[in-house]
Amino acid sequence: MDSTPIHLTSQQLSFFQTFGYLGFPGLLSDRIGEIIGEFEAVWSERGGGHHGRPHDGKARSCIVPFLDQREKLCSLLDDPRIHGMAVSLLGEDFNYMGSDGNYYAGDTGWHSDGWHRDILHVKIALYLDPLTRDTGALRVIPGSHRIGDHYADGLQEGVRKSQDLWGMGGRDVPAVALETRPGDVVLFNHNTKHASFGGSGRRRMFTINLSQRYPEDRIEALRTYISGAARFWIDHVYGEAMVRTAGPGRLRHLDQVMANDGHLAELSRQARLKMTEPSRG
Ligand SMILES: O=C(O)CCC(=O)C(=O)O
Repeated sequence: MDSTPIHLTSQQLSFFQTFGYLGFPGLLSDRIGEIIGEFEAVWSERGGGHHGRPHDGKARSCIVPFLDQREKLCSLLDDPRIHGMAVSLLGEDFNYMGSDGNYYAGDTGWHSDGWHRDILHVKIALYLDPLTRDTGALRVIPGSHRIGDHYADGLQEGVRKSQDLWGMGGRDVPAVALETRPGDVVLFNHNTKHASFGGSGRRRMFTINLSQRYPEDRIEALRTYISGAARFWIDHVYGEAMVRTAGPGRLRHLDQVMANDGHLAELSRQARLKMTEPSRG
C-alpha cells in the first residue's frame, strides 16, 4: 500500500474547526471485511464480552486498548487515509492515545470525552453495523466543542439536564445524526457533545484516540490523561503488537506516550483492589 498520507481538504478542516466533527462515507469500505473479521476475532479470543465473560446485551462490553490486540488492526494507524486525517488535524508528530472496542448495549447519554482547552484530542470511530438516527447512530451537537463560547459552555452545563431545562429527553435534543454503514468513518473533537439512542444490545464499534503532541511544559497534563487508563486495569497504554509491529513512522506517534506511562502499572494495581471489574468505558 502506498503510505503517502491523504490529507484533508481546507474545507474539511474548516468544517471540523467550526462544527467539531467530520464524516467520511465509504472511506475504509475496501478493508471493512478484514476489519470486521479482526474485530470479531478479538472478542472470541477474549471470551466474547466484558472481562472474559459473554456479552449479555444489557451492559456495554469494552476492551482497551483495542487496535493493539491484532496486527492488522494496528496497521490502521499507518493507513494513508487514517494517517492523513491525523496529520492534517494534529500535525506530523501526533500521538496515538489508545483505543477501545465495544459491544454497546442501549443508549449513550450526552457527554464530551474531555474538555481540553489547549491541546486538541480527536476520536475516530468505526461502526460495524448499518445505523440510523433511531437505531444507534452517533449524534453530535455541532459547535459544542468550542470552549469559552457561550453556546458551548451552556451545553456543557446543561445538556444532561435537558428534561429540566428544555422539557425534552436526550433523544430530542437538537443534533446531527451521523448515519453510517460499515466502511464509513466518523471523527470528532473530544470536546464535542455526542450521544446515541435506540441501538441494539450488540452494537459493534471501535475507536482510535489521537492528540496533538504535548509540549514539554504540559507533560504533567499528559501523565494525568494517561492515569485515566488505570480504570481499564492496563499496565501500559499500548499493547505488545502495536509496539512490536511499529516501523519508524508509527513509532513517532507512540514515543511520547511510551515515555510517560511508567506510573500506570501502579495506578492499575490500585484500581484492581477497588473495582470488581475493569471499566466498561
Ligand atoms: O456510540 C455511542 O453510543 C457513543 C460513543 C461514545 O460515546 C464514544 O465513543 O465516546
